[in-house]
Amino acid sequence: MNLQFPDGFLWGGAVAANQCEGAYNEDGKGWSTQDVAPEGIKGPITEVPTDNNMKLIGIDFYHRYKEDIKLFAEMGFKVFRTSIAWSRIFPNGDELEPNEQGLQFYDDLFDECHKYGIEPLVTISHYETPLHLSKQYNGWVNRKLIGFYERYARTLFTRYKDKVKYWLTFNEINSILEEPFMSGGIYTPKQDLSKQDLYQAIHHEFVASALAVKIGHELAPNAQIGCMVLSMPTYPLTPNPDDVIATMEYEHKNYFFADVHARGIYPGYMKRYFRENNINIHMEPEDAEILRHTVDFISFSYYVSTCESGASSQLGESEGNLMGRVANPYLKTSEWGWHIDPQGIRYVMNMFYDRYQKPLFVVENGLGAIDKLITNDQGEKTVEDDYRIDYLNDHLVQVAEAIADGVEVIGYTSWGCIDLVSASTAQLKKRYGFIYVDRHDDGSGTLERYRKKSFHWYKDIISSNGQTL
Ligand code: BGP
Repeated sequence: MNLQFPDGFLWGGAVAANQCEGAYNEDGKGWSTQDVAPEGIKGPITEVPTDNNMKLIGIDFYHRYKEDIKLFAEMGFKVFRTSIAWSRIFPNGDELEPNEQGLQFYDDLFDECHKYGIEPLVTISHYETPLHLSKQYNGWVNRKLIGFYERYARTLFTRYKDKVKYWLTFNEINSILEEPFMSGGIYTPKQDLSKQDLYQAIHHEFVASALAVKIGHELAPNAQIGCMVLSMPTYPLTPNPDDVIATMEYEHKNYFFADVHARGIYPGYMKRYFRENNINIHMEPEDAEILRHTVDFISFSYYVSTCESGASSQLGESEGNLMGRVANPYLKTSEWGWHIDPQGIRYVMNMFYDRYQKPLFVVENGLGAIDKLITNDQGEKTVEDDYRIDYLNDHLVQVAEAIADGVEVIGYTSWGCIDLVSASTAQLKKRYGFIYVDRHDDGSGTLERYRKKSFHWYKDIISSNGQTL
């Protein structure tokens, strides 16, 4: 098959501020929710940042970004996805004036990208909320967060309108269903959080996201602003109609987020869910009009698919990217138990495109693995990560299949293009990168960077616009 990627396809890689920058208390940055979550999403929250939190230093991207962007440029990146740490710009989140040193850092970072013709793709909020907003306001449960986020977003659009074209409002916005603290800054422990408060918080995020689209278009007319959802195609475990309907209902919970962003209204199936669960979303009169500011494109992460069954409680569970339902007997898994399903990305791309007819952007996809640094015959330190090449190659072939199906795709950013701290485990040993970073979970390491075998493979993919897949 002749695989075709459109001219101008944006090849690149993705990271998030809290997983790579480090410098958690430099240049006026306030503490964020990630600074007190040393063990990742399931672990306990500490009162103050503690030394065992690998994110406090990360991979020291804050000080080494020039070296790293040069390596991305060597691979031929056209786009680089990163996030802005909200607490660098508004250390507490509720101040009136931004922190100039924080703003300057991202100015310099975006300039460095443009030096090599790399387009920045910026996530406004990626799994971190200023800690003060979490503790004092209970995060997004409180409607006041909309105003704080609006001020933050307005500051970013005003400052970077000539440097950033592509924006994402919230990373994996649907992950708040599973991880209310990390995703929504909600301080109430998950087990004590009512559905009422959870869905109210989600409503506040929807309004904030739509406001960002509105003001982004006003302040930066060239801006393309997308939502970002965690995609996890869910297959019925069997043709039993009970399994099919259970799958549909599970998928609704996730489609809900893209539906509101793309269509600007609440879908009927969620109104039913609210009715049947006595959930009453409080909406201000202006909310319906604000929500009609729909996104320009749909972006998503894709790592795993899963299955659902009407009798799921009796079946083995599958591990997944924060979520996961019933294990799929046809698929192999990664070292972390995540199902590997390249065809799932073609499937989910068709589903999104059929549903919304908006361009898609694949902004996360990759394999977390334990890598071994070796010295090769040429005396270079490297990682022979053929398993990663296989994973990415198989997925990119399916992206090309989706393009052949007629799906419009802006670009592809492989997750963790340089090794970074994993979101779910807060460990460095779960590596995704094309570039190895010498840092380990006991805090040791030189922070030196080394090109893995996949670095050279990806460079060829980009320079041939996918023809070497
Ligand atoms: C997504 C997040 C990323 C990233 C990725 C891989 O959920 O948006 O921040 O970390 O998953 O997950 P992990 O790091 O847990 O392997």
